Amino acid sequence: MIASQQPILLALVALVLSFGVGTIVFSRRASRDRASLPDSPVVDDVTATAVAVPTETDLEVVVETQPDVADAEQGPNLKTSIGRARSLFATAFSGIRSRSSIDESTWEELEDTLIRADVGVHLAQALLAPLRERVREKSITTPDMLIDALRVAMKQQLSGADRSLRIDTAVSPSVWLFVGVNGVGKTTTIGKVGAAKTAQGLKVLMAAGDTFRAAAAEQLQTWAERAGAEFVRGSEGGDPASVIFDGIQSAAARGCDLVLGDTAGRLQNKSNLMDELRKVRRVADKASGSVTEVLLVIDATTGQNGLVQAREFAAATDVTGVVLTKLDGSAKGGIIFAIETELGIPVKLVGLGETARDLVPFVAAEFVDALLD
Ligand SMILES: Nc1nc2c(ncn2[C@@H]2O[C@H](COP(=O)(O)OP(=O)(O)OP(=O)(O)O)[C@@H](O)[C@H]2O)c(=O)[nH]1
Ligand SMILES: [Mg+2]
Repeated sequence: MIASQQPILLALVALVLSFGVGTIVFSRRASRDRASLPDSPVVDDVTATAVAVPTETDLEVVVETQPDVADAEQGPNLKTSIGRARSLFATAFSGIRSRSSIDESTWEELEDTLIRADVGVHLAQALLAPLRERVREKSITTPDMLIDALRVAMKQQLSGADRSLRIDTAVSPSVWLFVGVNGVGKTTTIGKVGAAKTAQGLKVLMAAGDTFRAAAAEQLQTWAERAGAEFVRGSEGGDPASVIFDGIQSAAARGCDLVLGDTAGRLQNKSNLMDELRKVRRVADKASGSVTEVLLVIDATTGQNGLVQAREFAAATDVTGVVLTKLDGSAKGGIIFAIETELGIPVKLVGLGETARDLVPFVAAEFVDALLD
């Protein structure tokens, strides 16, 4: 669907559904013809990370890796999508490469570029310090060598993180909760993930835990219909924890593999709303499924504030991964480095647009290459 048609469709669906109250549950057969994330290889063991993960015993892990980002059939082209972030680096780096030597202004320009990309002052300096040392030792002697070495350092910085998205086959359904501040793309991401997972043959249920915003449930329902996923909602203003609980129970009864739980957007400094999120998590843990992912959705255009959000949400809900959305409209992809390095939370998915296919697994080396090539 063309992105510009979505608001019209959403408005129509909202109009139709505004006549309905109470709980609506419906199911649709999984449609296999949707564009999706690439098939995921199944692996047997879980690599330990610094990130807290609910239950690791008996987990069969489905890992989202290695998307063919250049293939138009598979999904968006990463290089094209992150054009704004790329041009920030391209301008600075081509200027540096064209110089005859490395001097103090070279370092200033590199640091400035990293900071403008939102890598953060601390990390920018940490990335450059070992390179300064190598220039001093004369193992790096030209601007070209320096830029190449920076690329390697940036890849290393992101290497080793466990980016798998866990499906627990022992305790079904697995539950992925989506949390984050207002308007970052939680509901849209659920729609995208749902489309990808139903296309891979999983039976998915979307639970409308955003009972706060008018039309939030209708928005999710539209995505569920499109994805061929089941859908559970509660009454407006109702308890989000009970909707998620009911969703998990309903998914268990219907033999679903995966519950995608939406939550209302909330500012990380509103303690009552963060308490509500804690309750959602607690109650979800009591239902007859297994919460295997709590995915914090962060808008890439937010910049360094994303780090503050990540810190607070992680404290409230044991976040297992980040979905970085709207990277298509941002020059600030560097926040990925800050989140992973400072908080140890792996970025698992990246949003590159508004349609169902505009979501790709985060593959660090490909990302750095796309950013710097
Ligand atoms: N360009 C772009 N837009 C996106 C992306 N992800 C989401 N959006 C848009 O961001 C807007 C907000 O998305 P939602 O999914 O409603 O965000 P939300 O976090 O659920 O919002 P609340 O429920 O109000 O907190 C919509 O217009 C989406 O189409 C992305 O990766 N790229
Ligand atoms: Mg939403």
